[in-house]
Amino acid sequence: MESASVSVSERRISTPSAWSQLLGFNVIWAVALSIGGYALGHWLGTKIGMNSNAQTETDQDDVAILMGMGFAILGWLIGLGFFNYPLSRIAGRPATLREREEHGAWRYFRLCTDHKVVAIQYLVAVLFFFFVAGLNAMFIRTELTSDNATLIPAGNYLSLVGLHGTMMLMMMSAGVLGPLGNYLVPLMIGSRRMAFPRIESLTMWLTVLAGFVLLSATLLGGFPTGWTGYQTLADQARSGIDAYIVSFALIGISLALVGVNMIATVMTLRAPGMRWNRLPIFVWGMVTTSILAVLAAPVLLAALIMVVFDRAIETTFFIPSAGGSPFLWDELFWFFGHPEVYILALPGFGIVLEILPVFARKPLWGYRLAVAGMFGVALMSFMVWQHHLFMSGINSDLRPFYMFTTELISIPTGIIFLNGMGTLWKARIRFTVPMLFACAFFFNFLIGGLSGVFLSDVTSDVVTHGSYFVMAHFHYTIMGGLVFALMGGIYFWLPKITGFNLNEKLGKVHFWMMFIFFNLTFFPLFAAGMLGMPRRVSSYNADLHTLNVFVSIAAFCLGASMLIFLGNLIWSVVFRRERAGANPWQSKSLEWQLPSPVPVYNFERIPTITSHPYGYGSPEAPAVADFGPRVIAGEGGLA
Ligand code: HEM
Ligand SMILES: [Cu+2]
Repeated sequence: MESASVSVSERRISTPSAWSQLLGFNVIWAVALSIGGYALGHWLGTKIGMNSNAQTETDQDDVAILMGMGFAILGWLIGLGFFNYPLSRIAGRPATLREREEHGAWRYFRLCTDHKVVAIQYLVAVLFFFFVAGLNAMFIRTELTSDNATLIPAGNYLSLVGLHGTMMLMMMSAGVLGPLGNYLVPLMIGSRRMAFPRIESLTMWLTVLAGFVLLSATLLGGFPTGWTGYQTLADQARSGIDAYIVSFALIGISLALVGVNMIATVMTLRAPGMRWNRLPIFVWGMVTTSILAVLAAPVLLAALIMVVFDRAIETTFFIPSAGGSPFLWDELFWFFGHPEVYILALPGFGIVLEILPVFARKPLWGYRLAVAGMFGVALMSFMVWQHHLFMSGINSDLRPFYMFTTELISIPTGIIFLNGMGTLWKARIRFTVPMLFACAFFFNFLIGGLSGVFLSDVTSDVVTHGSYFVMAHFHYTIMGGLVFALMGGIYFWLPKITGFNLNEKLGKVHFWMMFIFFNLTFFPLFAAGMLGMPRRVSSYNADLHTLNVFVSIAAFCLGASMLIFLGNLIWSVVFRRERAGANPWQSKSLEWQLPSPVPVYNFERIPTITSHPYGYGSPEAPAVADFGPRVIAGEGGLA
């Protein structure tokens, strides 16, 4: 095991001067080279691809735009220095160590191989785009205060919905894996790094690029397809759809690589004694999510490549007038798209099941069952995708089968619920901010799950399909589930990551505002859906006007709660800076036995794991690990 044999002193920890930092490979160069790359690629593409849009009839030069984006990606990666290592190896020179762990602020603006730095980069990036997408939601809700298009023309409205939804899903797919997964998995399994540190950094910088490429759709005329990119609509779209394709492809590549990295890390870098049945449940959440990512993301990527071919080199995979089939896209998209929703849900399970035992001071109830539940969800999520196509004209004999498999998924998800409730049963609960978010997860996810039964049932789906009922359902699962869990995770682990406490009072104000207004925003929308309010259009029956104004006001308050969160984050970490100590929650898990923030090398020695981390409530519970003679755990460590 490499990480065990490299001693701390051998590691080169250097801080070059500010000037050489500025001139080296960093995000400034990446931006410059990607803009230059776009110009070059676009110019070349115009030369090559004159008049090549006969099939899709987009009356624009997709070849030029797609080549521009391809060259922009190349420029971005060159600017960040991702080719330095492979090129110097090919040239037979020793690889530069510049991207190794460094100190100072510059490391946040470049390729850095410290998993903790990458995680923080991820967190900032994901939150940034989360806020951008949230702002879009505010625009949508503003438009919906009127029952017909007033502020935003109908065509642009659909693009706005698509931008909001796609941005949210793209960012939230890596929203836990990226920041918390990369930060915590090595610490939780007793490793000094992830298996592939350069790939880890690559995935993060691809995610950032994907966010900006998707935003560029607004400059290219938007994409009127929603997040699902259905080809019948995409064919009519202008070049904004090229931005959708390229950004989603970048996310697909990034997700698959995150998955490979995570699985390899957990398989190969566990500390001695970290048996599979001692892995924290959060790590299991990351592993099962990664399995889904590795299997599902490449299917998306393949489908996207086929669209690129259709648009740029006149293949006809999805073009009915030339013998292709737009249904093929629907199948491929949802073969990715349904596992995707569990890529969004499983990390949430992992977070809340990790938080509950700490504040219930009880062992996690049914650890093995929880792992089985997660694997059950992962496996089953590949067998249900056609429930998104019930109304698309699929062979009706297929409907009962997919209805059955979809309803079966409630068994493994139900198990996760039992784990949660079993852990809380008869516990003396400390309602800290992370715990409140974890409890809210179960409440919201329950509503999301129960409403899902109506959608999986063919007969009721016929009625609810394409309405705000669907929209309320998936916001309950993704926002009420994953985003609440992520918030809980941030409040829980940020003291470890930054070394500073978040303000508890502001945290509680944030929680209650978010919880109350989340429910006030989305619960009435079930009713709106039942009353026939359709998705993705800005005009609706005037009877629903009052309800929509109410929902919009609630949504603005929900948006405001995010500002409290942001304010708390900045105030607590930048201004107040109250030291958190090593283990403010008295957790038994390995990461809390290290100082906050965690030193570059994580563990002075690789510990020997002696127990699972859930021995709460019994004084005789064994220590989780043997850290060797020179323990670095700070005050409050339980080791
Ligand atoms: C302040 C919170 C939010 C509000 C008020 C909000 C509101 C909306 C609205 C009004 C729509 C349009 C529905 C339609 O006409 O079909 C929508 C669509 C969508 N939202 Fe949100 N949303 C919020 C947060 C989120 C979050 C956190 C996520 C995911 C992480 C998300 C994912 C989506 C998706 C995937 C769509 C579907 C886009 C499509 O139809 O292609 N939203 N949202
Ligand atoms: Cu699905």
